[in-house]
Amino acid sequence: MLFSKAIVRKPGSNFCEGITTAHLGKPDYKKALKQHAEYINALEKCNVAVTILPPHPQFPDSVFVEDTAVVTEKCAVVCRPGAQSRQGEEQSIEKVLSTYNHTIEHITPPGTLEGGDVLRAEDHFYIGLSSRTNKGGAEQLIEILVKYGYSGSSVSLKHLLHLKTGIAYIGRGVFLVAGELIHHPEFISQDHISVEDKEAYAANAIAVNDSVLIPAGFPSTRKKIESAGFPVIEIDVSEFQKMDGGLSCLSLRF
Ligand code: CIR
Repeated sequence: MLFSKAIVRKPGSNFCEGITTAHLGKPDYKKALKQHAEYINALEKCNVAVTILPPHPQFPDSVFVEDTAVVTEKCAVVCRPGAQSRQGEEQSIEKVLSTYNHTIEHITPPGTLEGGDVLRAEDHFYIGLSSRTNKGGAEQLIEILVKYGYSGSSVSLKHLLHLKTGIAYIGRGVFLVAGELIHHPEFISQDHISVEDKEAYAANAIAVNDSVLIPAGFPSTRKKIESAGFPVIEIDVSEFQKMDGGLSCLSLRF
């Protein structure tokens, strides 16, 4: 997918106090800062201009900016996070988004929606119904997207934190799919690359201007993506994995 801009937020020193279910140990803050800088470098190498926001210590999970908004070339939708400790993160992102030329829309109560549940494939948006995104939030988003000429549909999730924890759209009609989504009726007939269970974390990849960025250390997935003809860039985000976050969560791309 073609992007020219991205927004990221540096992790705060308390980012290890965010929500996690990963049991991978406490993240090393210095290492996290280094990995975050390398992530920004990789986006810049893909010709993306990156806006870097300072840490927001009030919200330890705010490094995962993707969850706060859904940004398209026509509109920016400010989310309403389902995780209580994350409600409010979206306010400072709205301020940043309002400096771009987007019409701003909002998800309103009782709807909840986190950007990690929103997967764009060309002009269609799949919206995961998760513990963070409810039916009302998904319906509001679809209504907004339709106004701008896009389409949307919701996808029920069983175990995944967010929809994009288990799927990525890498372009040319191809999805990268893991776990419960491999046999999901919504994706089974789509052109897809299956990610093995032991490499499931690699399904949270991002396609940026003809390259596919994947987390480091998943050789089988890397091979499959390359064999399908996509150039791959690996980035180590181990410290963010410890907080249940992945490559997509660390930026808003548009
Ligand atoms: C959370 O649980 O909200 C954060 N610790 C991780 C968010 C990951 N975001 C994403 O998958 N889009």
